Amino acid sequence: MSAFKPLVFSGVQPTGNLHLGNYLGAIRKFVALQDTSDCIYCVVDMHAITMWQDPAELEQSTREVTAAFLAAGIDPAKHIVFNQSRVMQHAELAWVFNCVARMGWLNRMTQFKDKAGKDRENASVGLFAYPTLMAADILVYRATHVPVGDDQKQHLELTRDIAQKFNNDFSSRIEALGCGVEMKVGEETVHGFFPLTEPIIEGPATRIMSLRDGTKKMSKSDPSDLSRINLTDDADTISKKIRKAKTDPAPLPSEPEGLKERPEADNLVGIYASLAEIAREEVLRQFGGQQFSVFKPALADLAVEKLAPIAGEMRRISADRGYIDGVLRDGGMRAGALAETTMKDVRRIIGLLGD
Ligand code: AQP
Repeated sequence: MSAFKPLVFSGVQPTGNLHLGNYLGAIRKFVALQDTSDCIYCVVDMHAITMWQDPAELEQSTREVTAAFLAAGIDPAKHIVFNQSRVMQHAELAWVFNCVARMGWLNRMTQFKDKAGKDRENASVGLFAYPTLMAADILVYRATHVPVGDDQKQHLELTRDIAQKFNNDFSSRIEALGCGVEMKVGEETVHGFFPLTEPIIEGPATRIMSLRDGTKKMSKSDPSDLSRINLTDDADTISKKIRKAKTDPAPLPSEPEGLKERPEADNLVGIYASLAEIAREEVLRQFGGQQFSVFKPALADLAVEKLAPIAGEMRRISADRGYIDGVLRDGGMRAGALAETTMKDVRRIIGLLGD
């Protein structure tokens, strides 16, 4: 092989309350990338269980995230959609990566610190090892690109570190078995088995913030439902949440510099820009000098126009459980075949005897 074939991989946890941040930061990009690349999109149920999940709700959320993928426009015939636990090679490679990654690397992960909070001793081992499973999700397909929100940047850097260490540790074996690929690392051309995957984090909405507190990420687990716009919210609920969104008393500025120190205003302008697919500057050209009493209804109309059709389609697809399960089963088989091809080589590279 002389270069890695471009391949997109990404995942979303089935932990309930899919929201506008998940949509703008991730799912909408998944849809756009289908036109230019082969894509694998995964409902990462094994990541979800790093925190307690009610089993029946986990099943329901797995189907709901799948319905959101399909409602947003992901085509499961052209690309692959499946739930992670169907493909056991993710867990197998994660174990290998647990033995490649260093404790110090994982100790630096801010998501673990945020999620474990003060009760670190009581967090699951799985939550600590979450990033090695994420690296395995990506690298078991030797994926070259991962569209994610800004909060996943550090995990993607770790994925590259793991790939690089694996490539270095086993370089002579990879060469002897002839299963490496040439790749550019800076100015150097090196030989390795795993690609150094690139994150795709771009656009005006890489981190959507809570509608109640512009310094906190919009999140599924925020106890306040008013903090987020759920993908299942109806038009009235979307409008109400935007109307109630926290703001400051000043009018909108005419330039982005004027949004500094105004996190809530900055967030709403970013959401508008992202939904309308225009730059922040353009939003401020239209609304600079206006009060929120003018801007919020315009934002609500835009959000309803873009999101209500997805919510409707999600409801329609969710009613057909057999269809969703069929998509996941078929995707799981196709993903499993690809993952096994990688794992056959990985086992040989490491020296784990198989058939
Ligand atoms: N607020 C956000 N802005 C932009 N992108 C976001 N993403 C999540 N929140 C935002 C992106 O959505 C994708 C799927 O996320 P996930 O479900 O795998 O994990 P998460 O980041 O833990 O989601 P939440 O909503 O923040 O859940 P909790 O409350 O459990 O922490 C990822 O690409 C993520 O970057």
